[in-house]
Amino acid sequence: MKILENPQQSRIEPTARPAAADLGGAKLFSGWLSPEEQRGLVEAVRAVAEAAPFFTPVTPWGKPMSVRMTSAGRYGWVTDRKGYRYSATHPDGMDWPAIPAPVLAIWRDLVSADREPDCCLVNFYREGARMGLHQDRDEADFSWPVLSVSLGDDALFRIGGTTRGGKTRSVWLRSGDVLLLGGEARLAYHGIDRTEAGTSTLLPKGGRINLTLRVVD
Ligand code: MD3
Ligand code: FE
Repeated sequence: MKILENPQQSRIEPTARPAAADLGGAKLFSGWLSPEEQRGLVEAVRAVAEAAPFFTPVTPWGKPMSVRMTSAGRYGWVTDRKGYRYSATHPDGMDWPAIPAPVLAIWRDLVSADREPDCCLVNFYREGARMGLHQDRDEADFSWPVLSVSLGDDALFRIGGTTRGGKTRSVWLRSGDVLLLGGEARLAYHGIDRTEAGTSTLLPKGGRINLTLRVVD
């Protein structure tokens, strides 16, 4: 596994930040966030969920997903019987809250200070929740990477190539890990096979939260 240069430039203690491991174009920054930063992000997510409650997405085929979702930013990602899409409003009708500052700071440090993400999708995995292999391709410009932040219980993440049915690799994502999906990995098939309950004390009732930041249009 190739160890890449730490792209982080503007931090107070840059040497305290780990380097990234390369998973075929996906860069995994293991332990990027300190426990204190993780707690701050959980508080920020709590505020987002108070303004825009978690909902159970339903696939266009009518099957409820096991992951609960909400979003922050100009757009949220939603799915229902009408299909999946980015929407400027929550299913209950309200605007999405702003993306919290500590979340934007991660994007600024690892992706760009010139362009903010349009969407922060918040996925909540209770015990037993999973996400099947899929591509993220509802965005207009694939030259922007997707950034993912893991909080809470460990998750078994699987990533393959850009075609379905090819070889895949699995890696555990742990609380405080940040994953950057750019380049060849941007259109890779990926999913969460399972989470491991009891592996983190960050969320008082357990479970896992994943934040994904995307430029949409
Ligand atoms: C690889 N979420 O919301 S994050 C999703 O942990 C999603 O909740 C998973 O896949 C989760 O769409 C995986 C890691 C991730 C996110 C976006 C990607 C991997 C990606 C986009 C392209 C390739
Ligand atoms: Fe995805």
